[in-house]
Amino acid sequence: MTFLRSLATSKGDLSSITAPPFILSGTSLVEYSKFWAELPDLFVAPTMILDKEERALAVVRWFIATLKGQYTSRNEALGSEKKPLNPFLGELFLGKWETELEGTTILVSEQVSHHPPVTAYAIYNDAYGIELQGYNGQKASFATTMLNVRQVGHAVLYIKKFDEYYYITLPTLHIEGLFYGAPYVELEQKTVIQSSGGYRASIEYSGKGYFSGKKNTFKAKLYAPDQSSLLYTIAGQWSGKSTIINEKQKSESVFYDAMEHKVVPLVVKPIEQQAEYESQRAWEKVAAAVQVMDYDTIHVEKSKIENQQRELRKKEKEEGVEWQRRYFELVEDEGPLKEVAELAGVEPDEKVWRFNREVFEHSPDSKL
Ligand code: 0T9
Repeated sequence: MTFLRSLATSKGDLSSITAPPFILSGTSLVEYSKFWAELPDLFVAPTMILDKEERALAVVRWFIATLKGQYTSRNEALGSEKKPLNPFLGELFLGKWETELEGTTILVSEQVSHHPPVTAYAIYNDAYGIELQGYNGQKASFATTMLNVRQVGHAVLYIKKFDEYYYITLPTLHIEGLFYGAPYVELEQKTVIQSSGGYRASIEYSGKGYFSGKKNTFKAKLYAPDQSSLLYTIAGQWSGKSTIINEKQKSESVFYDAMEHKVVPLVVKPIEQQAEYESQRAWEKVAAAVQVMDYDTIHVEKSKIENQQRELRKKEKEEGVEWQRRYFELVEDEGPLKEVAELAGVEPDEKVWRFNREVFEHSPDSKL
């Protein structure tokens, strides 16, 4: 009950929630960016497809495939959704995927804002010439027994070979099962994937009993560039199986089956080799205490980090300087990206976080 009350008074600031120990996670939210590319084969697949329509479909397939990791992996591994650690400003999470066919895919994830929390990330594979960039924050509100979470930000997928962008909006979600101490995520509303080539996919989500009696269901429609014709309709469970209907031929086939794809774990440097601002190193003691549910140590170790941060902010204020983000910068959204956002029919953010790859590659952090 104390937990529910703390949710009700949290005023949309998720970091202020005091969760009971069994719901705490030793993983920082800055790590969650990895869920975008745990299936490297699907991530690079669009780069090999010459047909624009088929390529747009491959992007939708990759996106649908990422949802299982993003929104059900904690549930599956830990028995319920857990409250992630609230990243500090400048916290980094770095890693890579090494696979035989796809080669190296790199992840750079950085906490670029603490109040409100915003994580920015870049994921790229040079062998295939594909890059994903994005940032996201959350705005929460509490309703009776449910926590509603609206995501702020977006992701942009860039395919070099075709000089093509895909602007991806993020779904709204809610947390259910709070009253029973077994929270889980349910997606709602929609995602739009708009390509610079004009193709648009609109993916609608629903939970149990809306489109069907099943959880994690979605219905997606892919439209031709002029928006007049519907090319494909895809429906099913993003955590399971979905089918696709070719609207011209009226033929149906399997679109994606999560059971047939195995997640490739991200490789992160051993903690001893990480910099002190890298997530797993910085939170090592807290994570260990979470493991054994040692609430006192969790509190002590968390406070150390929080106080250190408070000191840093104080010093910056005194010196009249602002914290320098490591590898991302807040820039005006211009050029092709702004155009794609407009095509997508979304109100583009005035300023967006973009990766500065040059700076990253000239830093020791790039040695993964
Ligand atoms: C970006 C994702 C996001 C982060 C998480 C809402 C949530 C923090 C944000 C949106 C990723 O790409 C996708 C997946 C899950 C989202 C989390 C689920 C969740 O419960 C937490 C919030 C902060 C809480 O932990 C609230 C505490 C408690 C009510 C739940 C255990």
